[in-house]
Amino acid sequence: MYNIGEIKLKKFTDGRGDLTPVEGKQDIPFEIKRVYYLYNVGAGIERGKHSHRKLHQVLVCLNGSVCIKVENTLETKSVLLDDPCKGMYIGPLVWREMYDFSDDAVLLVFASEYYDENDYIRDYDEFLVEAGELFHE
Ligand code: T46
Repeated sequence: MYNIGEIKLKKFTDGRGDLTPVEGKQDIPFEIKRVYYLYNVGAGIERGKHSHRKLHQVLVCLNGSVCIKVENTLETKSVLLDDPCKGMYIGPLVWREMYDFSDDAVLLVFASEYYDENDYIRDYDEFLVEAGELFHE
């Protein structure tokens, strides 16, 4: 699916537990400029509901589970993140919604750029216009 993909992260397991490394441009396809995480999300809460113009991100659910719905105007799909070795790549001009957070969910996000509110498209109709220009020109 255009600008959306799964990234399998490595896992080193020994008698002390598991370790997963994430290196920019090695394990994920961009340099990491920013990391943030979502946690203590209440039952029934939905987050996201926006797209980005230029930002590349990889989402990893470190604990618990969360569903991610993505749409690029051509296709829509939902992905369950419930494994700290499973990364979800989301590129530019993809509408995303996060929902069904488990009580213990911790969603970690690696981002290619510093925070910039101007990069957000928070209006769905505006997203359809900007993404439509990309996919249907
Ligand atoms: C995304 C999904 C997966 C900052 O000040 N710096 C930051 O780096 C971020 C990400 C957010 N904020 C502030 C902006 C808002 O006042 O934190 C507040 C909540 O942000 P927002 O409503 O955008 O959160 P979500 O969970 O809807 O979306 C976030 C990311 O913003 C977004 O890029 O793709 O997680």
